[in-house]
Amino acid sequence: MDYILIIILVLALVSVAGIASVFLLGGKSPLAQHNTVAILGLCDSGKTSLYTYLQYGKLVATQTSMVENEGPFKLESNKGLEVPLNLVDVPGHEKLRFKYSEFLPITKAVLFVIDSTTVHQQIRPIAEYLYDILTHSATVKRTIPVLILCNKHDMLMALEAKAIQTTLETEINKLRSTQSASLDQTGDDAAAEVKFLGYENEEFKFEHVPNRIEFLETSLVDDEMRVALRGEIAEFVLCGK
Ligand SMILES: Nc1nc2c(ncn2[C@@H]2O[C@H](COP(=O)(O)OP(=O)(O)OP(=O)(O)O)[C@@H](O)[C@H]2O)c(=O)[nH]1
Ligand SMILES: [Mg+2]
Repeated sequence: MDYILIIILVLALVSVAGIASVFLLGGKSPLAQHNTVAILGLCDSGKTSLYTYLQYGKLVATQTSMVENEGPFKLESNKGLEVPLNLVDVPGHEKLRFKYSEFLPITKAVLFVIDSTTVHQQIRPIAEYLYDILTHSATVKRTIPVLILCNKHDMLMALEAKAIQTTLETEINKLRSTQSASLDQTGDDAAAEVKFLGYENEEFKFEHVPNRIEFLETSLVDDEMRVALRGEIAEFVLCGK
């Protein structure tokens, strides 16, 4: 009889905890809160092409996105397990990209897509967007990993990933002094979360950031690179599982 009472009590406690978590977390379990893979980057870099490939296994003709694409998808772990995740593609237009900030708190990993053929022309906005992501309070607090996909490597003018990395480091270095100065002046609470990116008194290097940051040359048009990409993304996102 005592056993039955204990079982009833345990079941009641479990249901109360479940209901409380639904109210406190807006219907999402803590695990579900951090299962989003966020595809971010400037306009025309190939985010929606990557989204449709990961989601449906095929490429479709795309147009400049006006709203985000979002939906469940699966990645295969190195143990052969299908891991359910949520995929989101945030438009790159500068008036629409602010939405990234809503997704970072539920993000497990960022796929930051760069058009490798236009890096020199676009280095400033690319560096600014990446800087904003890396200094966002959610990215800092949970050291969200960032995979930088140097896309369009099927094209002759594509810059090598190593060159993109050093060009970005130089640009973030310039940006860092002006951005941290302007943050100091605002004195608001949001800015208080933002730490100095990298080491003070040292030239900026991605390896100085505690987040896992990797660069990968890729292409969604080249068959071989595209097929390899899913596995490389799975390895990066599910690393440690
Ligand atoms: N050559 C080449 N073209 C690509 C590659 N990936 C995407 N594209 C093309 O680049 C263009 C832009 O791709 P999208 O996926 O729409 O770009 P996006 O990042 O979603 O752009 P926004 O929605 O404006 O933010 C399309 O014409 C794609 O077909 C690639 O690896 N190589
Ligand atoms: Mg798009």
